[in-house]
Amino acid sequence: MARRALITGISGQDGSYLAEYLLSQGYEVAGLARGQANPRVSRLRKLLQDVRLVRGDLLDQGSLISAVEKVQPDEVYNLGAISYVPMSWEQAELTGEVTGMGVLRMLEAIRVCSGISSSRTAERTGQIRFYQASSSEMFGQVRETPQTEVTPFHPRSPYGVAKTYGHFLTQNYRESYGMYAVSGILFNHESPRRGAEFVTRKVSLGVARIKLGLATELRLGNMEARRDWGYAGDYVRAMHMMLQAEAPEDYVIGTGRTHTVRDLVETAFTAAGLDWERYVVTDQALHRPAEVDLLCADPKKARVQLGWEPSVSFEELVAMMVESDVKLLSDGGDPDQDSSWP
Ligand code: NDP
Ligand code: GDR
Repeated sequence: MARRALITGISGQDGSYLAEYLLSQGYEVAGLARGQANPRVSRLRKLLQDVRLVRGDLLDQGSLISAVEKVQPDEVYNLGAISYVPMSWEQAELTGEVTGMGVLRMLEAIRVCSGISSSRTAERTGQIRFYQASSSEMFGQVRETPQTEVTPFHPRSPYGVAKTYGHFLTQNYRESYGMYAVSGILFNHESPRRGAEFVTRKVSLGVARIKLGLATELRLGNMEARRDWGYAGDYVRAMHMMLQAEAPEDYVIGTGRTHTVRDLVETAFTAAGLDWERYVVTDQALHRPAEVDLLCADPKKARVQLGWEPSVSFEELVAMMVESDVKLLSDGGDPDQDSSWP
């Protein structure tokens, strides 16, 4: 029998790559779809016809219980979140509800549907394996570099705080109920399907617009922040690998290389044969109330225990995104309309 996966956040970047990957591995894939008419869900539908959609929302406990009852999954991947860090200051309470409390609601749905009593302390219980999309934003103001599974957390945004709650809750359900529940502490990962608000895609779209004569400048915030950027297609393989391990454990996933936003900009403009200094304008209004200055993963545990390695370098990733956006805009695509996905 084919294994069944339920993915929350299926209409996002990672959800689409994970669904594609699991389908290629012979899984039956179901995704939680939110809202009455969600253009991002239609975009996913165009790309992947074989996904079953079930209605639900991380704000709605009953809908998550129904989704688990309907799908009867072997594996649940909780990727749904408000994931844009600046938005988490503007809508801090909503971020706490979706990105933090949403994890509790999903774990409770699994616990209830698996018949695990809330008073049971546990040996391993239940059949459903759970993956939580934790984040390097939990490290925030870092105390050591590179960051490992045991580096202390000091989140710097309401988003980071909400993810830290979800992370500890996932560990707690593993320890309290013996559930197979793991967190992947994933560092920034990008692709041509990345949302246009994140810096890599903002830069690749900006470069493409300038190259095609559709814009004359690109406005950015903090150019000195450092991130460990990898390719999303590689990172969804790691999510799947974590749920196939014999014992449930948390893993850091990243490349182990870090670059500044300035490096990103220079690499992207150079890939299009342009001189970035002629076009990039820095804007204080785009700086954050509290910044995460430096992130760099130590993915040794994942390499040794799971055999996971990234396959796309920073330079290849940036070139891939610039090339894809030049093609998208040349073909008349509109990234703001959520209409198309490579
Ligand atoms: P996206 O922003 O592309 O996707 C977020 C998804 O969450 C969308 O499918 C969105 O659906 C869904 N969502 C939002 N609100 C709700 C809700 N109330 N109920 C159910 N679903 C909801 O994120 P990514 O694909 O980049 O990231 C996936 C996950 O991994 C997120 O949890 C993110 O925080 C985390 N993460 C991402 C990293 C990265 O670098 N990409 C690194 C580390 C962690 P809708 O279409 O309905 O809005
Ligand atoms: P991040 O990604 O906050 O790390 O979270 P983002 O691409 O938004 O920012 C990365 C860094 O770039 C700096 N920056 C800018 N960022 C944006 N968005 N726009 C700008 O104009 C700009 N100028 C400079 C930022 O200050 C920051 O330092 C992502 C999300 O996917 C999270 O959900 C995920 O958990 C983490 O990665 C790991």
